[in-house]
Amino acid sequence: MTNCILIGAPMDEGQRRAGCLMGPAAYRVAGLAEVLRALGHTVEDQGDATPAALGEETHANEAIHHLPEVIGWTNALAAAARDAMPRGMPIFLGGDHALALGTLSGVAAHAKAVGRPLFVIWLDAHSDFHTPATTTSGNLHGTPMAYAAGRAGFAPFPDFPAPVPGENICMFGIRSVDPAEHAMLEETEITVNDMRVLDERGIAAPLKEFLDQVQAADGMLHVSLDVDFLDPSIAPAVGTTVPGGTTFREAHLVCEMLHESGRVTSLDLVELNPFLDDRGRTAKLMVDLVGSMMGQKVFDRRTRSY
Ligand code: B3U
Ligand code: MN
Ligand code: MN
Repeated sequence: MTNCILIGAPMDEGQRRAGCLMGPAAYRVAGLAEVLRALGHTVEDQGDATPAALGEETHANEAIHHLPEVIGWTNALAAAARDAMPRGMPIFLGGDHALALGTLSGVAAHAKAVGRPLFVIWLDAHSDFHTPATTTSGNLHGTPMAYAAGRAGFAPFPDFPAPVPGENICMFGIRSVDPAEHAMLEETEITVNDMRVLDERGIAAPLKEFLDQVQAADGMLHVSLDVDFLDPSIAPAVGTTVPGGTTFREAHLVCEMLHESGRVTSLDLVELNPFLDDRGRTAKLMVDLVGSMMGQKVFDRRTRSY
């Protein structure tokens, strides 16, 4: 059983639509702690993190907004992640995806300290592979995967503590990539399972390949789950809806396979905007998916034959 450490990250400065900062409250109302406890886990709810003191950082790219705020969150969440990792599995309740600038920093620093390889699974419509220099929207939620991969161009952010090698990064659900991200991704070893791959191969085969790789390396696995990984018809509460996302059944299968791998060591839940939700259905679906990732199932496939 796992000690689940809930850490709220009520930030929405990484994009332009207000509302993501209500995400942590929505996960609590939707019963996240109760679902985890019913599965036999212990739950420590640390409440919400607060950003570190604001600096006066600026960037030559004038599109960027809320840079000091996002750096403040990065520092605070990196510290929270480092503190939580030795005690259990942190589950970060977002907040927009810029929170992963901090969570990945702390998780990577921990993995380095304990001498284990870190793997990242990015469940998202977007690759989030911009740098502050390349983003045209200026929304820093489009940058965390590039930061963790060690891409240059992140000053004045702190240097990423232990960049994750491209071979250790796998993306699923991708269907919106800007030209600058595309060009940079081509130069990496990152596995990008876009919707074309999932349509042709299904989601289980490429996921199994990646999980086998994590297993073989005795790796730690950080899961970053963006609400827009899901099709907007089942998960409307997100600012950046992109049609053609994963289905209810694909998403649960991913989570069940992640559970069975026994490899997940940290989790981000990002981009939920409760202001856009339909009677809490997206928050509830995200909580159910965490349930699947933490052991909820109909039958145990390891002990039952079909
Ligand atoms: N790549 C675009 C769009 C985007 C990224 N992440 C989200 N939207 N949610 C950008 O603004 O960087
Ligand atoms: Mn994202
Ligand atoms: Mn996204």
